Amino acid sequence: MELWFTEKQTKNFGITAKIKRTYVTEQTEFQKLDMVETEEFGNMLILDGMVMTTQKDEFVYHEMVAHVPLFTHPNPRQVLVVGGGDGGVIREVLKHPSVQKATLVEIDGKVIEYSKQYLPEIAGELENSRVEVKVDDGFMHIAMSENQYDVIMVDSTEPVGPAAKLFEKGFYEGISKALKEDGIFVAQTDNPWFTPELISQVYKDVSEIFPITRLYTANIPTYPSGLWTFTIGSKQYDPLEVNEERFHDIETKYWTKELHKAAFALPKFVADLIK
Ligand code: AG3
Repeated sequence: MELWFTEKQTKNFGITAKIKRTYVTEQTEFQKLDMVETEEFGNMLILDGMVMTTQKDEFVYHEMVAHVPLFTHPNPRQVLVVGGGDGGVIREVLKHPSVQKATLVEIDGKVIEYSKQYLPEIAGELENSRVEVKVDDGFMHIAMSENQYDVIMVDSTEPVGPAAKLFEKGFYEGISKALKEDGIFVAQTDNPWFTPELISQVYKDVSEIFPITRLYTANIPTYPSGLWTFTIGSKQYDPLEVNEERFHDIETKYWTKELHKAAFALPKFVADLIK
């Protein structure tokens, strides 16, 4: 018998993957968690029916979340990742030697547990001594932090369920307060095909709080529409003004120093969303 998983990305459109086996299917305290093995993309983490990451294409998202802000900041030492319990962003953050401490605040401990078990090459650095893992509400963590971080990355799920609060203007105000005076943050901000209003709204909110706001994209085959966006809010450093000498050698599969800037070159219909 053939088993197929479909994420209904909209009411009328989806993405389908043939399943080899199911490792976990569980209702956690916060969400429905599935860990499956797919024929095409290897092991896949699914939360509330939405693809979060796969072994085959995870590098795109994790590298682009981490390296764009980290290379923009001249000396990132204290880094916070909100969400991201699979550990992929943390793995990339640790490639930057200036980072003394990377804190991960993930609301759902089960995401961490099963990622360590079934996505070891993604979660493998969560035990690193430069990493502190907190199973806690990222919204509350931000609300209680002040002038603490150089870079904050919001690696959330979609604005439904536990992550809904992480797309509100009040959250970005909290991030601004949690950042140092030259801090910078990035958030994943969904796709321009099915959620254009979200991109416009977040960009507007962030630009009312941060002097420098930028949008960039990456191609992620297993996410809705394949074209993903990220929004940066920065107090001082412009990702487009990065001094090339700052790019040190790191091992990547998607990020390159050319792409660091090229990712900000937007297709017209995407640029129109943030006019
Ligand atoms: N976080 C963002 C995933 C959003 C995907 N959306 C969807 N499939 N509808 C990914 C977490 C990876 N660390």
